[in-house]
Amino acid sequence: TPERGRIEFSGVTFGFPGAETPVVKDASFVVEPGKTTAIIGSTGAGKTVLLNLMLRLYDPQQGTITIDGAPVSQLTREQLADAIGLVPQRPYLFAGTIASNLRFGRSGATEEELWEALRVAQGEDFVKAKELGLDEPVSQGGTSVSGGQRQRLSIARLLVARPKVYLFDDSFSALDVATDARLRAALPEATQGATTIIVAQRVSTITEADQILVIEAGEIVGRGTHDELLASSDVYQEIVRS
Ligand code: DCP
Ligand code: MG
Repeated sequence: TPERGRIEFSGVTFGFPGAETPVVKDASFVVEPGKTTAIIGSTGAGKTVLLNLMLRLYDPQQGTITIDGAPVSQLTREQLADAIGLVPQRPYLFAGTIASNLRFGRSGATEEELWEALRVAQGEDFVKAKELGLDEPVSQGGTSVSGGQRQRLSIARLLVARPKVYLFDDSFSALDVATDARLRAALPEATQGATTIIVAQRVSTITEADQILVIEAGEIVGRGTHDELLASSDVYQEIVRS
């Protein structure tokens, strides 16, 4: 259906309790279904908070957030989890095995599906190199795997879960440029054209995005494609140069 995975923010303002200034200020934007929206901006700009608002980790003081027309505030936890999935900026692994961690979002996934997700997430080789492969034990917090491996397992986990909307919070910046490019090239097919939101640090990660939102101090200060922003946004030009 054409309206699968459309997200709309209208006049969303959010501040942490007790803080003087909001960290998201009057944010309005539409994430078109099936398209890739990128969010870029300096550290502390409010990128992670924007994603967390979609997942209702916090509720805004003003404005509304809808997915496919339904306010997220009216969805149950289950409906929300079915609709939107996140690879967090600091991915977390649970005590268990690689397989149990990948199946966290969908317990019925087959081994073939796990390997396919790992292939896309560029994690196939390192899992194959483990003595027990998918059955390799993982400790709580994932201390037995490297940070980059943890990130790829977390990406694979979301691919296994198959939400309508994929959120990637800075999930590619730890990867080398070639791996980053391979992963993103494989993503559209793996997500079957689902809506994708990518928070990124490197401009090279997002040049192909259908829409880029430039965030500064909680405000959307630029929006458009890479070429449009190069022509219109001083902040974006600054990010490109840095
Ligand atoms: N903030 C806060 N309390 C929290 C989380 C964040 O007070 N529990 C503040 C810190 C920042 C602002 O909110 O001033 C926005 O934080 P984000 O985590 O959204 O910032 P970014 O994700 O944009 O930064 P980074 O690129 O470092 O991840
Ligand atoms: Mg962040």
